[in-house]
Amino acid sequence: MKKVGIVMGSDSDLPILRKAMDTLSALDIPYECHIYSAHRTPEQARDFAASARENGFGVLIAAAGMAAHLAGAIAANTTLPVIGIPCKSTCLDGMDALLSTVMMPPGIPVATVAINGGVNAALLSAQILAVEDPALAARLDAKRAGDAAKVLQKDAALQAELSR
Ligand code: RP5
Repeated sequence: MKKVGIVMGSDSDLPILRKAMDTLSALDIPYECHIYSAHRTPEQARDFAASARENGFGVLIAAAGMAAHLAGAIAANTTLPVIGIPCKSTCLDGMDALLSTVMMPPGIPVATVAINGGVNAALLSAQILAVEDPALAARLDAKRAGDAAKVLQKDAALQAELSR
């Protein structure tokens, strides 16, 4: 199976990416995770993106906060699908990173998930890989069914409480 490549701009973004890694692990998807910054280590970020396809990656996730140029910089150097996670920093509640990540110019797409959306970034990467992988598609279906069952259990508990 192709790997998911995860890049974050700083180790301060790691709590958000841990959720992505946990989600990928639960689906048995191999991944690599690195700290490369568009601004502080631009050569490493570029090299990782430029060699990602030949290194066995199928999708890349890039997470950054503040002036979040990492996903765009990664996307500029590969035609693999790139998923951007805008990370919330201490100022502006993540709107700075959201706009920096989502507003890509035509020609260089970044599929941007919600602010701090580590879980959905992992699930979207899984869904992309599952296009060519029926076994992974089945695991995603099972996860959806399990998630739905948990909601219905909570509804049943609520109904029981309200009817007392
Ligand atoms: C961004 O700046 C990083 O992605 C991080 O979200 C933010 C702050 O970085 P640190 O100062 O915590 O290293 O590049």
